[in-house]
Amino acid sequence: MKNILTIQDISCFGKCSLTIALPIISAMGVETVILPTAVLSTHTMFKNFTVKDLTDQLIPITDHWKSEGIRFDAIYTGYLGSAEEIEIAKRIFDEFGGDDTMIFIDPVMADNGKLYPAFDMEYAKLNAGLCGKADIIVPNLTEACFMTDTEYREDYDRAYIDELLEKLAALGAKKVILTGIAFSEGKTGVYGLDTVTGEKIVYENNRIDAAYHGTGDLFSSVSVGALVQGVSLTDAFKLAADYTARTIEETVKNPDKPWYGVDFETTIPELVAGIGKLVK
Ligand code: PXL
Repeated sequence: MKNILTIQDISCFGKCSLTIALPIISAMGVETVILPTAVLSTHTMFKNFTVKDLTDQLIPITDHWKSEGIRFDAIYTGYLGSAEEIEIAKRIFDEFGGDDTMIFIDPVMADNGKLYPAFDMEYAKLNAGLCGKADIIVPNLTEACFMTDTEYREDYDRAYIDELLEKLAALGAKKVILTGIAFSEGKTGVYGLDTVTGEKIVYENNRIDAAYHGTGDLFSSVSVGALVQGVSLTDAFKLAADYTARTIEETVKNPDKPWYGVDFETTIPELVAGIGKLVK
């Protein structure tokens, strides 16, 4: 069985980061190893959340894994809380990375043209450095702009996005995939480049007009869960984009419409069927 180490916070209530990665990756038939960077009472879209930082635990935990000879087929990082945690993630990549370990980075820090409250430009620069060590990065448009000193534009065209992909590639990542990108009205999708083969990865599906917290984490977890099992880039991102859209669709139908997260629990059987068709 393949295994993935995922490094991100655990928000006890609110459905994001590890409370998505753990059930989703496991449901896809991949062992999920977690390295929690912090424990929060809820995610940061709630008011008055508590945080217990776990930075000082990361090296002791990974040193123990090293002494046990533990290895990973992939390492997936999401929301990291501080500059120091980015430095530690780099060290973990150096210690556990290699040809047989895919490094997948979702540089969670911003959306809709703005950095999340906890982050600043210095953090964005450090995240750009981290992305340079990745096999695959999946920033959204805002994160890509902050990491490449590019002006954020909502009225983008293909030339602007192609240039952004080149700038992301220059950071050093091998496959750069922009999320939330589409060139036609009512659509959303992925637009990416495999810098080794020159292949373009393009997929658009229907955009549902609802924004929920944690959908980026859902998309990344499905993508890495598929890729680690040998699914092609195009099929993996198509599965992730379609599954995320289906889950948003189900959440919108829920009369309680939980604003803090999506009802992925309802759609897990569809994900299991979807990955089953791609991995024999
Ligand atoms: O979904 C990304 C994420 C993860 N973890 C925490 C967050 C966020 C986004 O805001 O606040 C704690």
